[in-house]
This record gives sequence, structure tokens and C-alpha cells, in this order.
Amino acid sequence: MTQTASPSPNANANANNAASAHVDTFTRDHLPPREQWPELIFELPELQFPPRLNCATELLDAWVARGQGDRLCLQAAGVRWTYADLQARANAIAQVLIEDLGLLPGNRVLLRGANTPELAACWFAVQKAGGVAVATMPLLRAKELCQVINKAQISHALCDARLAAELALAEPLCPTLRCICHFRSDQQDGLEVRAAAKSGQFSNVDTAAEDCALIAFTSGTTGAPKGTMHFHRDLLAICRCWPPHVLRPQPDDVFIGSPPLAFTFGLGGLLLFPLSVGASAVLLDKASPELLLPAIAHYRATICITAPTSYRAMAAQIGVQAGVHDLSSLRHCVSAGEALPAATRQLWREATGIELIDGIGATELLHIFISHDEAHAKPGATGVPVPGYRACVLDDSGQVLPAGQVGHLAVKGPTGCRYLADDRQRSYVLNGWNLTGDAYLVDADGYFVYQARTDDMIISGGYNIAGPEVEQALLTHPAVAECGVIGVADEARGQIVKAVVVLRDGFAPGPDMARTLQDFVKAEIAPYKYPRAIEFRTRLPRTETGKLQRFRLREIES
Ligand code: 3UK
Repeated sequence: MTQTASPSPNANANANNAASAHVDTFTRDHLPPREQWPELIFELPELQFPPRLNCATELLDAWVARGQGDRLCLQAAGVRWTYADLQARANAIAQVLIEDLGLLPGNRVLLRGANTPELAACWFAVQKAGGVAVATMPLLRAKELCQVINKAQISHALCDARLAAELALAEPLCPTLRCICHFRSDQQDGLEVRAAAKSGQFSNVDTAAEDCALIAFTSGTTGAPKGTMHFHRDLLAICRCWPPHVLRPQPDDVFIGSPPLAFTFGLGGLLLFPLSVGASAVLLDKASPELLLPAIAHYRATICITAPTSYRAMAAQIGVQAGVHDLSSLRHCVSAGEALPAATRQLWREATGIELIDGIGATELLHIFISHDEAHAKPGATGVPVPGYRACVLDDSGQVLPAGQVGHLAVKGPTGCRYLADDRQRSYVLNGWNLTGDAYLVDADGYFVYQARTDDMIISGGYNIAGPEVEQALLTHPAVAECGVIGVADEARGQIVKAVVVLRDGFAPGPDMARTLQDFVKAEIAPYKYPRAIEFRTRLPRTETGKLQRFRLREIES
């Protein structure tokens, strides 16, 4: 049976090419007003998009249509799906969503699961059915799920049966949530049994390029979570900027990595980008550094995507068990999510011979907008604007600063910030620029150099000190496994620099070690930046996306 799900009252494509396919107009109704959007630029020839497009048609169905359906697409333990396999599954799930569960185009669908091929099939099913995907981090608790579900007024949930419990706790507190269906389940009303009864034939809903395809919630550190709205066009736009111009993946590449598909770093890096070139991805439901290394060897992965701390931990492991894992398949390694310390870049190069590709991205912009390829790596710098994007550094009044001066990073390109019903839109967008909240400078060669999150700048005795610079210095000491640097209140100096340090095995904490590290920092960078306080811990608080939670270090302090 073929679906013709374009019942939108204004879906007469001839009358209005840009007409929404959304019957449920919630996302359109809650976009910020146009004048608060950032300026969007589509200068590259490859960024010219037609007024109607569905990202699933371009990224998934097109390969099957071109006779490439037998290409390997997704792998996991015991799973090897071709493009045709993924398409058939996504089609059947789209049929379940519409025929069994009553989904209407524009309805929001919660996706909840660790990275698995099944989750990827659900994601594409939502796109095909014209729904709006709202993927959530696997570790979210009922309270956080409620915030997301109620904010995005979610009607349907596709949830990995293994993560059913927290969602069940949230359900009674979520009046809009009509239907929960579990996947990776053998229950009669589970997704697999329902999908098995479908034909696997489906015509994608004919969405407009500017119909919302997903709402990504930020891994924000303060306040209520912010939902960022992205269109079908945006999902294709990111595939045409960073990957072909920086990563340059090939059709036989095998992508692997750790970021959850609920984090746009993972969605792009482990799903959209591999599919955009006909390559394949390995989806690991657990991808800690100890598991990622053997998985790279097992699947002969060629492109690894993870956070700086993960590279640091893997490099240390390679150091103690050299040759245990065959990493000879690796061609490119990508680091994003937080600043890449020069010491980590060096450790990874020494361990593997591979120069890391650093890139800064943000949920508001969907993916990476400043980066560099291996040949243009500059230790300590993030890189230069990715083709398709422009960036500069602004002072507090919005004027462009000259090279060498620290200010607010400002970016624009084909994607940009559109918060779902949130006043913070006004502070993220200034004069058409997206302000990411990062303090940066541009160096004499035009490279963008990260300093700190603007809120993390430490002001001590009148000096501006960027915590990450002190962290980078500490990380070059052989005793330091991980560290976080914050400002703590001090009567005499306003703030003082404090370091929270995790030592490597075999090193003892104590006043002697503290003095050693302080002297070391004074010799590495300007002495006034040295940490006047040092605390030793066994681990640091991190988000599910691998980011150090400096605010939690500060909370504990106050
Ligand atoms: C920080 C970096 C220095 C920076 C993301 C790649 O991290 C992502 O999105 P989030 O919304 O956080 C954005 C903020 O994270 N950051 C990220 N990468 C770097 N700082 N160097 C880097 N290489 O503060 C930025 O404003 O969680 C990363 C792709 C997609 C993403 N969503």
C-alpha cells in the first residue's frame, strides 16, 4: 500500500511551492519572528535548494533509487544493514506511525535510545512521515524528559524498551503525550511486530524545505533546556559544508564514534554525513574509550568521531597496551564538543600517527562551522570558517575586533539559531550574527583561537584569565590525567584561579604535588595565571556529551 500523506489544507504545491506539509502547525507557530532570526547565507552553488524537499529522500532513498541499495549502510553488534534494509525498515515504521499510531505531519515524536541501527531507522521514519524528531539523551531522567516533552508538546514516543522506565515515570506528567511505542522489543504492540505487518512501501510526505524536521535540545548548563528548531533544508546544508570541504569522506569510509544521535554532533557525524556520501557507520550503544578502541579495530573503521577527553583516554590506553588493537584502518579522527588541548593533539599523534581534525559546532547551528583539515592543523587553534560559513570576533558593542583581541565569537551561514518559544533568542542573535557564548581571538594567520566560554572567563586581580588555557598547561604535565579550572571568590583579588585535578595512576595527591603543578604552570604560561588553589579528585563532572561541567565545579565550591 502506498501512503499519500499530504493532507495539509494548504499543500497545493502548484499554488504555493513553499507551503508547509504540516497539518499540525505547532513548530511554525512557535518559531521566533523572522526579524529575530540570524541572517542566513547560501552563497555556495551547492547550497541552492528547491522549495520542497524531504531530507530522507535525499539522504536515504536516493541511494536505492540510483541502484545502490546493496551498499553497506549501518553496522552494530550482530547487525549489518544495507541502504535498502534501512529504507525498508524506516518505511515500515513510517507506516506504523501513520496507520497505527495516528501521526499527523508536524506532530513531534520523541526518540529515546542509545545509538543503534533501530534508533536510526526510527529517525528516518519520522522524517519520512513528516514528523518532527525530538531525540533525547539516553541518560535523561523523568523530570528532564517532562521538560522536553511539555516544551515541544510531543504526541508520540518511540522508545528503546531498555529505557522504558524513566519515560513511564514521566508519562503521567505529560498531557500531550498520547502514545508510546517501544522498539527493540518482541511485545505484540512493540514496534518490530507492528512493522513486520507493513508492506515497507512508503511515499515520503512532501515537506517544504523550511518545514521543521527536528528540535534539538541544548545540553545547556543553566536554566530550562532550550529547543533549537532545524528544517529539512538545514540537515542537507550541513552535509554540503564541513564534510566535503574539510573531512572529505569517501563512499567506502566506515564512520565510528561516541556522540549520541540525540546530540547534533553525533546525528551529523554518525548518520547524516556517512549517508550523504554513500558510506557506512558503526553505531555503538556504549562507546567509552575502553570500548571504542577495540570497536575501531573490529569494524576496521576509517573515520573516528569523538570528544577531546576520549582521545586523551584512548591515547593513554594505547600507550600502556601498544599493539593490542589494530588501528591501521583509521584515516581521519575528528574532535569536537569542547576545546582540543594542544597536548591531547600531540598525544594522539604520537599514539597513532594521525593529526586530529578539530571543529567547533553548536546545537544552535546544527554542526561544525570552524575547523581545519590535517594539512592545516595548528595546535591550540580551532581553525578557520568552514566554506559556507562566515565568522568574526565582536566587542561588547557588536564591532568587529582586529586580530589578536579577545571578544565574542560571531557566526553566520546556511544554518542558525531558532529557539522554540524562548526569549533567549534575543541574546543569541545580534545584528544577524549567531553569538555562541565563546570568547575567541583571530590570530595573525586568520586562525580562530578558543579562549573560554564567555561565562567561564576568570577575572583575578584585574587580569582576564581563560580557564582552559590553564587547563591546557596542566595537561602537559605527565602526572595530570584530567583537570578543570574555575574562578572562585576571593576577597583580595575578586577571584582566584582554582584547578581541580585528576592524577594519573601512580601519582600521589598532596601539598607536594600541588606545589609541583603550580611551579610547572608558572613556567609554562604567564605566572599570574597559575592556580592558587588546587584540589585533587578521582573524577570530574561531565555531561553525557563529554563536556566538563565547570558550573558544577563552581557549585561545589560555593
Ligand atoms: C563548545 C567547542 C572549543 C563551544 C557540537 C560539534 O558541541 C556542540 O554543540 P553544543 O551545543 O555546544 C556548543 C559549545 O561547545 N565547543 C564545541 N566544540 C568546540 N569549544 N573547541 C571546539 N572544537 O563552547 C560551543 O559554543 O553542545 C559540536 C557539532 C555539533 C555540535 N552540536
